Amino acid sequence: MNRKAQFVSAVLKKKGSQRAAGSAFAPVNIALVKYWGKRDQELNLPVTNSLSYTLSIGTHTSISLADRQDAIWLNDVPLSLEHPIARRLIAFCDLFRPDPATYFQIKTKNEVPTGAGLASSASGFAALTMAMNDLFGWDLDRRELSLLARLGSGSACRSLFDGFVEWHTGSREDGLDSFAERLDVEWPEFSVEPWILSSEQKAIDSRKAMQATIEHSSLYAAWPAKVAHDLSALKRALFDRDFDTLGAICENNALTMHATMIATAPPIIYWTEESLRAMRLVWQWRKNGLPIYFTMDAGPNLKLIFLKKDEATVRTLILSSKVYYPTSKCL
Ligand code: 2P0
Repeated sequence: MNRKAQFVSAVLKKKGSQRAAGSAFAPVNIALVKYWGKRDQELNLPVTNSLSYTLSIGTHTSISLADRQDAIWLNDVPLSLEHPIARRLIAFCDLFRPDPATYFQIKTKNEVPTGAGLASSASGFAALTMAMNDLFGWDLDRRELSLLARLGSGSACRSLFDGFVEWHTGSREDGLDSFAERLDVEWPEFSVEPWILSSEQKAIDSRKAMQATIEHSSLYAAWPAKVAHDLSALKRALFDRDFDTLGAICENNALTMHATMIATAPPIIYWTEESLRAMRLVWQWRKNGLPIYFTMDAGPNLKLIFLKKDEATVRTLILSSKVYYPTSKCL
């Protein structure tokens, strides 16, 4: 048995009672302190802990058994089984087939607007894991589901929870202690919204980019200590509801992650001219007195961090800036 199969059988201790179909919804999450780099590529184990905030939009997935082969529908369109997304979903399903001749029909719909640059793989793999739990009647708790979702996409383990969520890197070689959990923080005023600047496909996917950064960036060595520092400072700011300290930590953590990528040979740059214009606008708005910060992931778009009371102001500023992707439904 390979290590992934061993991991799955350690989590799925007992056989459930199978139903005809399963379905689930899982939300998108945005990292405030980023996951960038794996200590184990096979089991998707991160180099560091990370901390995210869960949005309300996400992915709906249903799953049932199919006759002769897998069938995958994405946003109501059948997907070729050779499509990279289909291949990744099938590889994930392979871990859970009761026998090799068990096939699945999967229908998955993203509420995330097309071109949003939001990590739909996180909500997608979390929703698929929960739908399988429903289909197979595993009756797993959220922590166990988070362990399984992690095998599909690292950040998916954080999409099993709402609010503020921490993913623990863990120390075990078998990966059984690398799960996510919800932090005991309620902050209804807190808000994160995507600011969509481009619909272009990313030049390099994040899985390849993080590995290239580890192997070829002279700055990566400093990243784990930076994350440890930011995590403890961010948690303190969260528990104190200190918005400005929190925003400054998030923005700096994202910029440091990008600096680490930019220092890779050859360089990995997700920013466009619009990204930089949008960053400068946020800094200008802040200078003018608005408490607003941004974070960025493996793409050109910004995610704005502000308080709900300022939402209308933020929308007006973005519309008047004219720096946004015209058909975007976000902000
Ligand atoms: C994060 N990102 O913490 C970081 C910040 C992008 C930038 O997790 O290889 O799709 O499937 O574990 O989770 C995106 O990477 O990568 C990501 P895999 P994943 O949200």
